[in-house]
Amino acid sequence: MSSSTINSDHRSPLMQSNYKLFTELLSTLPKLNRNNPPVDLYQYQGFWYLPKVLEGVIQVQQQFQARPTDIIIAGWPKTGNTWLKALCFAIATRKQHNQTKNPLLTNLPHNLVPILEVEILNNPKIRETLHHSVLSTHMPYTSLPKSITTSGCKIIYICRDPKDTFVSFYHFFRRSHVLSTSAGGSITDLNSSFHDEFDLFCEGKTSAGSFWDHVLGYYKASLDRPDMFLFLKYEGLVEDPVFYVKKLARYMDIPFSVEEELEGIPEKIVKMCSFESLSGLEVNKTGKYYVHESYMLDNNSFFRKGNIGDWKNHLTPEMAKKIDEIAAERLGGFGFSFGQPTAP
Ligand code: PAP
Repeated sequence: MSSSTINSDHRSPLMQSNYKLFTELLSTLPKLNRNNPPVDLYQYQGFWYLPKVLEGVIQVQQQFQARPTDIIIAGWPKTGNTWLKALCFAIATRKQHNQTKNPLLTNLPHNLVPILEVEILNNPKIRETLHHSVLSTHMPYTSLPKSITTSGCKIIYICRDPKDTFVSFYHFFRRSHVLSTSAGGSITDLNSSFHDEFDLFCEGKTSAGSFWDHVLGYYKASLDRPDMFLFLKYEGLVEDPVFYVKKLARYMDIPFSVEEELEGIPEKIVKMCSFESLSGLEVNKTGKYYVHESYMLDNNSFFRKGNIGDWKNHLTPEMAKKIDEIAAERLGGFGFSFGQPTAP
């Protein structure tokens, strides 16, 4: 998506005036031209953004009012957000929906647990239209609106080994670009820019900003305010999903009752939200995810392999070493390391 694809059609007068302010702001921000694919990124509060995403971030900052009961799922893209949303939605709404008629069977998890900065542009009254209190965001901690950080709501953060995150991001980004422009590119171009993308990921210059600063921002905040955060790792969820589903329910203040545990509800939720189950649903095989007027994704782009360690099929030992060294350098000093599950 290039800045030229932004248009202000179909906006209300209020949105038109916000949009004008937004384009004025854009012209003042540091800009990074990317050639392959051709996108402009803008730096705002230390993170690089695609313009449309930044427009949503600013709207969230200006308009979103969190409630103390909100549960915000946060994570850098491709770290397990879709899975975590499905699990939290299933936990939060388990009294309303049984397993056979669950909305997760007919909806992409992103349509049930909206991404704040995406949804707010389509639907400014995002809170009023939800029947539960689980929301999500890719926004960095330091850019969250005050109402989230001060309202008492809870944040569930998910992170993932950066080597697998990068590989997943690379495939997704190439694919979404192909889908988002008519000129596109081709999935067969994959190797041509793999090394360039790798360097940009290491430098934090991706269309989703710096992975390192994202994890660090939330991790540091979680050390300061442990009650406000549940910090999860994708690898931990893979290793013991039932344990983490129970932990999530306790954290969300809706623990499973003895009867529910005897009925095997946590196990049923894990099964319903597994990669095999979700990726096999018709909606996730053939449906589309509408992001905004000029950007649509195939639902199946959110389900690729769902494995730990796929990086071994894509990164050279030198690339893996480089990522591990950056992780140790950027996060090790705070006592954080990737890959190992959080202690039960
Ligand atoms: P998003 O940020 O665009 O929402 P996100 O869901 O965080 O993406 O990450 C997608 C990754 O989670 C994909 O990983 P892969 O590319 O390495 O395969 C996707 O396959 C994986 N994923 C999606 N759903 C599940 C699931 N139910 N269980 C395990 N992994 C999953």
